[in-house]
Parts: sequence; C-alpha cells; structure tokens
Amino acid sequence: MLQSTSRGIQISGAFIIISMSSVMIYWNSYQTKSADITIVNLTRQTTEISIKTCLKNPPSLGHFVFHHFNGTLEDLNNKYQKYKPELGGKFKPLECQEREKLAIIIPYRDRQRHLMDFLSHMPPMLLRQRVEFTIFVIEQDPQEKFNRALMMNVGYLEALKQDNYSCFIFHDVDMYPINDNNIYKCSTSPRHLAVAVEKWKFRLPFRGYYGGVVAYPKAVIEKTNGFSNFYFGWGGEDDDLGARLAVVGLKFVRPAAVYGRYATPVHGKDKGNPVSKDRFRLLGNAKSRIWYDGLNSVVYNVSKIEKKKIYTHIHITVDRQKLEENVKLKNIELEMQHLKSSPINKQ
Ligand code: UDH
Ligand code: MN
Repeated sequence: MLQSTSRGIQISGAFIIISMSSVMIYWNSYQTKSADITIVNLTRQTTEISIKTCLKNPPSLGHFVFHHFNGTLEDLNNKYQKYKPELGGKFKPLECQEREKLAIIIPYRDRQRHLMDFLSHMPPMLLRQRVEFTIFVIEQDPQEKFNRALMMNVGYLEALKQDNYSCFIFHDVDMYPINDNNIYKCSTSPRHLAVAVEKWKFRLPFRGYYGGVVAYPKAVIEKTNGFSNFYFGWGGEDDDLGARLAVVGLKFVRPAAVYGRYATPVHGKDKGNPVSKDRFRLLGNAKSRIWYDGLNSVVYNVSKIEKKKIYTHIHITVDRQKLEENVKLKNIELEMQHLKSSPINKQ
C-alpha cells in the first residue's frame, strides 16, 4: 500500500520526531483527511505524499440532476480547464490514480445539441467517480444509412490506436445518467447501464433490452468479435449484442434500477436512420454470424480525426458494398480454414 509513484508530490515542512520506540508525526500546517492520499517514505526532512489508487466506489455520490446546456464548446473548454485534460480530451482524476482507462464511444451523426448536453453533463460526474476517461465521438458521414453498431466497432478500433484503453462504454448521445452511483467502470462481465430510462417511464421496456449504454471490458469485446456490421438503419443492433454474448457464454449484469437512471430528451426520427426492414432477418442468424461479422471484417475510411480540447471527434465514411463483400469474404476464409483443419483433410 505504501508505495511511491511517478505522480508523487513532495511536501516539506513536516516536523518529524523519531524516538526509540515510536514515530510521531506532527504536521505544522498540512493535514489531510482525504481517503485518496497516502503518506509514504518518511525521512527526517521531507514527507512524500503519493497518490493512491482510486477506490472502486468513491464516497459522496448520489442523485445528479440533468440540465440542458445552452453554451458553446468554448465555454466547456474553459469550464474544464481546471482538470487539465490532455489534447483529445483525456481526463484523469486529480485526487488519485485510476488503474482502468475508459473510452466512451458515441455513435454519432447530426445531433449537435445532444452532444453539447452530453459534454456538459458527463465529465463532472465521471471525475466525481474518479474515472480516467476520453470521450470519442464517432461520426458517420451522410452518404449511407446510419449504422450505430458499426460506429461502435470503429470507435473501439480507433480508440485503441490512441491509447491502451481497458474499458469501453458505448453510449447514446441522448442519454444522461442522473445518479452518480451508476459507476462508469468495467467489471469482468459486460454491464448494461441504462436500466431505468425516462423515455421508458424509468423501467426496462423488456427484460432483454440492452440499448442505450453498455460497458464492456476489452477482453469481452474481443471475445464477441465486437458487434455486427450489418445493421444499417434503426433497430436490431442492440438485440444482436445479447445474442453474441449468449454464444460466448456471457451475460450482461446491471446496476440496481435506483442507480441506472437516465434522463432522455424527446426527439423525432433522424433523416438518415429509417427503421431497418432487415432487422428481424438479421437477428434470426445473429448467433452464426458472430465469427465473421464484426471487428475482424469491418471496413471503413477515416476522413478526419479532430483532437479537441475535451473530446476526440472522428469522421467515418462507409462504403456499404465494400463492407458487405468483405464480411462475406471473411466467412469464406474461415470456412476454408475450418475445412483444412478438419480430420478428413488431415488424413
Ligand atoms: N444517432 C445519431 N444520429 C442519428 C441517429 C442515431 O447520432 O441520425 C445515434 C445517437 O447517439 C443516438 C443513438 O444513435 O442516441 C440511438 O439512436 P436513436 O436516438 O434514434 O434511438 P432511440 O432508441 O430511438 O432513441 C427512438 C427513435 C425515435 C422514434 C420516435 C417515434 N417513436
Ligand atoms: Mn434517442
């Protein structure tokens, strides 16, 4: 527990008396009650304070009201300056050192007002929770129908090019947590966080609902080959997540409903995201597609990466035909490998 780290701070001026049997420490002017700080390496002249590992459930969390934000990104840049985020919006808790690195992935297109609300609402809560995080907005260019799960795959791959994130939260831009106790950290199981959502009268719309906000540790995303690339248009992709987890023998866990509460603004349908007619057909064979339809077959083009002060905005173009061809090729490739390695062919 008593360990010095590279983020240690030297505090001089502590007055230390060392006797034969005991060590008594008197502080002239500095005393801390913070649970986040540890005193280490006592010497005659100085006392070093190192920053402790962050607690999994920090104290003083509770109800958290959502307010619509009317300002600009510049206002938020100024507001968050005191947290000293690194370029691209990497925030670290000031009081302690967090082991887990979280990437929040937002599938996005043309929701400027919702995004400003998100950027205004989230960082203060995450810092109260002592989370180290970066927000990645993955914007799909307008050419093709919106594909939320594909943007989630892209977000995962692109975030890992920036840093070694270990936890990923895939987050709708229009869902705002209203209880700080809904901790934005990963466990070994995947977690579905949007348990009590305003638009569903603060209930789950159905037991197997996995929409809105899910937290996956890196190992689980790799196990499920990410998400399906095939859901263009609205609907189906969130049910597909549940099918993938079932294939690899995992289940979502959820926070208690009093914690997993979300405010949701009312909004209409988006132009480029009509209800998917293919969704039931795709769900019908979701379990067999997991091995070839996902991270190992996704095709996309990054048109721009904007490292803003408080978040990273990545622009993506999708060529649907190329993508679908590549997924099919991956299927053929895996089938060939399977055939080659089957006992009959080895004889
Ligand atoms: N999204 C965008 N832009 C789009 C479409 C979707 O950014 O054009 C993202 C965004 O993060 C959003 C998420 O995808 O939060 C989910 O899409 P959604 O908000 O359309 O999904 P929701 O479950 O569907 O809210 C409600 C559909 C509205 C129909 C209203 C009439 N019943
Ligand atoms: Mn919505």
